[in-house]
Amino acid sequence: MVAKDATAIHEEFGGDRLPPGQRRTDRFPVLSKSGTPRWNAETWRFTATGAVEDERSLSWSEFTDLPRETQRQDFHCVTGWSRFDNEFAGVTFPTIAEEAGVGEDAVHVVFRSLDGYSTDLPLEECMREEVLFTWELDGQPLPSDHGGPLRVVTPHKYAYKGAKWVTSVEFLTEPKRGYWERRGYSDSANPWREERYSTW
Ligand SMILES: Nc1nc2c(c(=O)[nH]1)N[C@H]1C(S)=C(S)[C@@H](COP(=O)(O)O)O[C@H]1N2
Ligand SMILES: [Mo]
Repeated sequence: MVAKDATAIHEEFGGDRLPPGQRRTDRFPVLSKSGTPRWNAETWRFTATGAVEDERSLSWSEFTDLPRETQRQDFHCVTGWSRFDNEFAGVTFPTIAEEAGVGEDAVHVVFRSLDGYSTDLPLEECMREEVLFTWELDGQPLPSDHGGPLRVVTPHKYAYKGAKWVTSVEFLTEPKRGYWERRGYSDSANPWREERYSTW
């Protein structure tokens, strides 16, 4: 599959490809709050719930049968490293939103994961092609340490906005905070504005 190039996303934010205070690395460090959870392909479900027209629960094969694409994206970790040119394949957030039918009153989204992690974003910051539910990196199944079977990637945000081992997305009518957002990290997490920590 030909990869769409999403590495020019920094131009939208008026910044260089390498955001301020970041260092480029070719390694791919693992950052997990509590280790890599197990999963079972037979019982795994992905749910889209909350302020939607049609709550959805999809099996692994149903999820991976959705229309997919491949994108080349950069990845920026809030701890200071960036990894360029990752080829992620998966389903875009707008595709999932269309599957479930987003309610008119939905304004916010929270993602939840098998390890108890969660992260949140305003709906409009998720309704972008680059927000991808991905299960393939560089043509290989996504390694389990990096969130396999399924994770979210958010190249317009620091990487803590991308939930590894994601199993649900809830559409909300008011904001709710995720795991790191409740612990002092920025809600908005824009790497070109160096929004690393919460200002409250
Ligand atoms: N489920 C889950 N997702 C998560 C995390 C986590 O602990 N659990 N850590 C976040 C953080 S802080 C970062 S920087 C990235 C790290 O992704 P990586 O381990 O693939 O580098 O995943 C994010 N997503
Ligand atoms: Mo992180």
